[in-house]
Amino acid sequence: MVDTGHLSLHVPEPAVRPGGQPDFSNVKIARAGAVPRPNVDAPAEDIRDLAYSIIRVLNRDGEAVGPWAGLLSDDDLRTGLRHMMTLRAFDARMLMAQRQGKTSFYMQHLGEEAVSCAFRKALNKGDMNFPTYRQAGLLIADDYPMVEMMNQIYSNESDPLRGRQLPIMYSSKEHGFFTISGNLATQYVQAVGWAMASAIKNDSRIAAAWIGDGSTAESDFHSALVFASTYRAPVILNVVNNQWAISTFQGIARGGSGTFAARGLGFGIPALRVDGNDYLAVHAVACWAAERARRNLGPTLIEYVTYRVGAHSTSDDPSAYRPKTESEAWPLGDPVLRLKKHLILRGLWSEERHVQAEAEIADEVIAAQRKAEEHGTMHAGGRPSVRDIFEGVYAEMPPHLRRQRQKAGY
Ligand SMILES: Cc1ncc(C[n+]2csc(CCOP(=O)(O)OP(=O)(O)O)c2C)c(N)n1
Ligand SMILES: [Mg+2]
Repeated sequence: MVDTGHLSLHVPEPAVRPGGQPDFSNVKIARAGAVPRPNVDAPAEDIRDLAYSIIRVLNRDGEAVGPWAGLLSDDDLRTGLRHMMTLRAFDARMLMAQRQGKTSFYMQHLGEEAVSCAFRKALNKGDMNFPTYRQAGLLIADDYPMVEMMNQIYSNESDPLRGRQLPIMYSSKEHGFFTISGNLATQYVQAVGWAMASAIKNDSRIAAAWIGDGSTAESDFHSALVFASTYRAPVILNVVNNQWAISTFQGIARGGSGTFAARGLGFGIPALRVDGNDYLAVHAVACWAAERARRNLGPTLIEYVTYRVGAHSTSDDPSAYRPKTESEAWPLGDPVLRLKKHLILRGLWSEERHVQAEAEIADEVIAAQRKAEEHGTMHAGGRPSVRDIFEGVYAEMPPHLRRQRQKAGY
């Protein structure tokens, strides 16, 4: 018997803590345009490298380069910029509304706007997202009315979900946005199941699953990958790696796998890793995965490399666990500024138009907010009826619920 001495547990630590110098030397960034674009029917084992690199289109000068460029028209790009700016303005307003006590809770997307806004543009009507709480860009980019989102945030009398969901947990079947569940990773099994059902019915609609880096540690993520792999479900498996899971750094959930994308390889699922702050790259990669799903070639796993610039939620203070200047040191930049630079370089945009667009968007958001507040906020004005608690779960209300409703006086 060899004496191996005392065992010790390996507990990964982030590179820096508050007070330290931000350090992103662990993020190895490929040159824009350097990663090849394989055919969509390429076997997972032939494209393993793509799970360890970062697909990028926009370079430092704002040019769109390489094999993943060229899918979007000038109008598409201007619209994309507008969507990201709208999401940012919406976040700022709703963050303030929470501070003013008009809602109990809010979660923002700052720095991650490209992921959901660009992804939406790769889907068709009828496709279904199973999102988490940080993909409101899927709704904004599909022209879902902001006032409906605010009604939900305020749980007011016009809240489409009748006060039964936590603020920001939107739901819209028509806009391909499955009800958000606060129980993280459950979205993954639901998405794969929905995609399998679509295939069983010989339908043409595909599903998109969404999860954050931290939540990939949940067993639901892994069982969803087994089903997606075995049955070649028409699903896009999205992992948004924004470096943090509240106060836990991404190295904890990633473990020794190198990247989150690499998780797909063990299941034989083609896996891509993409610059999540590059609108063009996100859109191109999403289109590639959507085409695979539509052609019945099965699932694709995509890791979006991005950074959560804001606090986790309105209940969080990131200065307790990361350097205050960390977001400024993030090497992939700001998605809004990068697309803006690209458009200006191509003569499709200008500083003046940008300022004007910001003012127009601020007006739209404020107008929507006024309209929503006419229907009430958390502490003032109209609210859904208590009766609504009992509705919408069973096709026919069971007797015990009917009794409870009567007891409550409704
Ligand atoms: C099953 C489950 N466990 C824990 C939580 C509490 N929780 C809410 S958000 C969060 C962090 C998630 O981090 P990540 O998956 O990286 O997503 P991000 O917030 O960074 O977008 C945790 C632990 C939860 N909502 N559900
Ligand atoms: Mg995260």
